Amino acid sequence: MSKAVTEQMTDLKTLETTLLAEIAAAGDEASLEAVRVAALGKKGSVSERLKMLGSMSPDERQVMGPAINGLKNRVGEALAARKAELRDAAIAARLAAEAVDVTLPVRQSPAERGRIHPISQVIDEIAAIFGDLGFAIAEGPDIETDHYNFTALNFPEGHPAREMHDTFFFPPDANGERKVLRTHTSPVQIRTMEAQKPPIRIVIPGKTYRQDSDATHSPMFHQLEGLVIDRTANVANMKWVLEEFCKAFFEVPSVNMRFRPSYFPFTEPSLEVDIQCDRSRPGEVRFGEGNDWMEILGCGMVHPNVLRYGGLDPDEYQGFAWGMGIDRIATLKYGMPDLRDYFNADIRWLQHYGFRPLDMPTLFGGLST
Ligand code: 2U9
Repeated sequence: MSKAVTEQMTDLKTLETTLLAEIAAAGDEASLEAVRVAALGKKGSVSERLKMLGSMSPDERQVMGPAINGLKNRVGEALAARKAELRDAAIAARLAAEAVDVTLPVRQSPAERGRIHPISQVIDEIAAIFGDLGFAIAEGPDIETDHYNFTALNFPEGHPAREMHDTFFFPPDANGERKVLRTHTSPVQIRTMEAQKPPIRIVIPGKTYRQDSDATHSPMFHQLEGLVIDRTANVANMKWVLEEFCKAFFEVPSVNMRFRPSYFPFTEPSLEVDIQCDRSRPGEVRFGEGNDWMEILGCGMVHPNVLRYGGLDPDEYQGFAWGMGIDRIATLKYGMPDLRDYFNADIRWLQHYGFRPLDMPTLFGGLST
């Protein structure tokens, strides 16, 4: 073998060692492709050597031809083998990264994880109870006129009760009218009387506002009021409705109620209602038993002036109405100690005191089970 051929054979050996090392070191398909182009591409190191065959003597070509082509084939095989290796590794890595453990428990859906606020729950319970007694739910605006919030409810101009309500007043508008945040849901009853002919049987759950804030008072609170108007509605009917409500709401077979005379501008006579209870166990109130009384609501026969303001003739129609604090009866039933926590939007409080969204309260399925 001539000296030139020996040198070229050595060069080929070195090139092969270098190329095989580069192929083995290529960590991904892109760097492997770069090695391929640098070796077998148009101007690649192996291709350049193949081109040199044309300028060699026949003897030289006879030795170098098979040697260079052999190199080309081995490099091509090494490239293909490394490519298959890299592809398998990439698939294995992706499978590992996207692995799903089908034995893990299913994550709860928002409908299962979410909680209903106790006030919403109590409003739903109230709707179920009064719906069953034939009442409709009525609603009205939170921002009211002085007329609907006070005048039509028999609070005369300058009457001290207007101040007693610790009303939030808006600044007077262009017409000098001073709107208020409603201090009770009673304006809705007037609006209903104006819009609807008797018989009227409605309950009004809703937000109400007074300037008051401590452990048992929040400046925004919830009231439930009710109104029945027809030609014969009377105190006996009223007592029966309220007793049915208390039994159903507190989920007890019987309740004892005590009616005391009181005063509200919109009812005459007006009564306050206590419910018999047992408070002997600390942190617990039981209804339908015990030696204690707890005030729970106010009620009365609708004042003739109020009927007139609602567009009804008091010689033809009469009615009864009542009102109670929803937040307070929710506390009595479910035992949340501080009223202010109701409206702090604390997720831990809601998770503790909240209700499951799919457990809708019904009389047949149970109110709070
Ligand atoms: C009309 C006529 C009469 C609603 C009534 C009460 C008695 C009452 C308080 C209880 C606790 C409000 O949340 S509270 O502070 N309410 O005692 N409410 S009678 O009487 C009406 C309402 C509307 C047209």
